[in-house]
Amino acid sequence: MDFDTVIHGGTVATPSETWTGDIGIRDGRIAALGDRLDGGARRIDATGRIVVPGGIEGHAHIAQESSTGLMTADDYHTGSVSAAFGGNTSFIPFAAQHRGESIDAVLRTYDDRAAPNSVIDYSYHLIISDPTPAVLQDELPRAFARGITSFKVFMTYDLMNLGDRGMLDILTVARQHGALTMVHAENNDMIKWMNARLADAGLTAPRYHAVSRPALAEAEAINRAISLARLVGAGLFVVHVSTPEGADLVARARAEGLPIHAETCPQYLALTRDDLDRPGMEGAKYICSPPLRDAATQAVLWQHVRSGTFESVSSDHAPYRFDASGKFAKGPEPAYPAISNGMPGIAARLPYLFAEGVGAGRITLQQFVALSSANAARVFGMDRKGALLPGYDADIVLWDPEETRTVTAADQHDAMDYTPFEGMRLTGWPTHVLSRGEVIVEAGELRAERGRGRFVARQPYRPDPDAPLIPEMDPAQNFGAEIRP
Ligand code: DUC
Ligand code: ZN
Ligand code: ZN
Repeated sequence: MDFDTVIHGGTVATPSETWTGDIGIRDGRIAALGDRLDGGARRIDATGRIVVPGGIEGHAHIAQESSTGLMTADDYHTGSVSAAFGGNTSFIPFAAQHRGESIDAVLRTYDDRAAPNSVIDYSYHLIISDPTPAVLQDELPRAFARGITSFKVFMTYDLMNLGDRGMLDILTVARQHGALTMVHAENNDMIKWMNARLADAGLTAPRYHAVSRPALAEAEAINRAISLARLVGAGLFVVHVSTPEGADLVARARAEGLPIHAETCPQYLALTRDDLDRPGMEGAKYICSPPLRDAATQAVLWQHVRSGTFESVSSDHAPYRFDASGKFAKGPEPAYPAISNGMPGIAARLPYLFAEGVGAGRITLQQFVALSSANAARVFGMDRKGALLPGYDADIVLWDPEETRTVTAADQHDAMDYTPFEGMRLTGWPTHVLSRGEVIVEAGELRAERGRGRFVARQPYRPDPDAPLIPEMDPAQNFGAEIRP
């Protein structure tokens, strides 16, 4: 058997084991694994390197307008290039429906944005803000059938949140059609009430962003979201969990066998609300929602990363520049609620997780693989990605576990003018990034043609049929409430 490429002599890591050997690639797929594979038009020496599945970034905002119409700095070219430099070979940004828009039109718009530009493979999670009957009955099922089998909803923001009733309707549609509901869980009224009090007191500096969104607002909403999902027997993915209380709720639900999934993000592990106190308006760089918390929170979130509460550590890359095109679109010194919400991090996610997770002894290499790609592939239905097995796409990243670098904005290769991780010393960096067998990053250079990335149609999401149902919705108990497809 001959190969297009053989990666030889590396330490190959999967979620369950680590072995030393070779990977043979043909026609963009993994064709063979072995102790020693000969041949190959190209042979890549992976001695001293760690070889893992390419990262799958499950949470990024790319070429996306916010609910107030502000466009992210990164488009599908810069966003995907930055992702690739950070060791990712696929990503799933959001395709956002704003009120009044049809899902079909939204997807046409994002196809036009992604297809000519992305250098890595991509799918979308929809964002649903207007679940009209046409959306629920026709348009969402049509999107699911196209392989867009997940969507995000909001419990906060006046222009986005669906209310509990709306959540129940859409969770039921997801349950019936095999899709996964992702949720931004913060209590809208608690935050609005806090905002009003802070405004009355004239407290408008960036630091009050964290004050306005207490941990309690997240915990209450996560508890409610899990309860709503339980009522209809649906799966749920809680995005950007930032609090010990929220993570505990997720862990408890998972221990009960419920199909509840969650992620946290490097910013909640690496940064604190003290960063909002930086001089002048510098704190605006650290405004994201949910907000940064404190050092004690970081320690608890790391424990949850280690114990398996989270499927993934995702970047929540939401790039708004530190200028009038981004953070200050509403003026040079706005009150915190008017500062654009989000921070970049798609290139830093995996180097951070490798260094501070594996390098610092908080997680194993196997867990790194699970958290960076394998779990996302499973939960989001990318059935040819996230594993190094024959037949899978040859999406493979070589890491040099010894290399130490300082994070700089320029090294992010994005369209941003800052990184919140600036100055961090991290050990362990990707050296080669292969997407479907093609080397797209090597020796610090991009080798990928714009638009080479392909749309990935994803598999349906089906919760475990044995997951517990509440009695009132359990057909076995004859209440006539059958909702299973
Ligand atoms: N939620 C996100 O996931 N990203 C940016 C802002 C937000 O509210
Ligand atoms: Zn969110
Ligand atoms: Zn986000």
